[in-house]
Amino acid sequence: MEYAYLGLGSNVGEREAQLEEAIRILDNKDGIQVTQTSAIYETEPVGYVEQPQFLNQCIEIYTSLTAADLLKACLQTEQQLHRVRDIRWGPRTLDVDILLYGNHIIEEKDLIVPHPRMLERAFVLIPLNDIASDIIEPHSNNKIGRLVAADDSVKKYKD
Ligand code: GSY
Repeated sequence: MEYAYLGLGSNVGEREAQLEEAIRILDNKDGIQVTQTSAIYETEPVGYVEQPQFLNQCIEIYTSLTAADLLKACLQTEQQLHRVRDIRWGPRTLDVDILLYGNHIIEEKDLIVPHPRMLERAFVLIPLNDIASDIIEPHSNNKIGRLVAADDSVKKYKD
């Protein structure tokens, strides 16, 4: 069993309802128990900036799934929320990223954990810090609480 941390994002359609639905779907899967949820933040798009603002949230899960099976569960959840992958960095009904899987470092073709861009992304670190401030990010060997910084592009939307 491992604790893992997932980043959720949505910027198309009923954003808040889609985050709620994603958490419900994940929690109902065999081998996944959602144990903590962060506040929801409204965030400026990063990367491809000509798109609507995102709602971002992080969750902690306790899971018996391998990281590869957890990735499948995340992709399935995106598909259940009717995600269509078109523009690479573009708008999406739901994005579910594996941020941390215990303290494992995984570098496979389709799965890199810790998430390779998480340390540069305030829209990940700020919600993650709500639920994992004492958890160590294994590349930097620092606690999330030491890695996070205030950022004006990330605003509390709902506790
Ligand atoms: O990687 C997640 C998708 N994504 C996001 C996001 O979730 N939030 C914000 N603010 N910008 C983003 N750019 C991409 S791509």
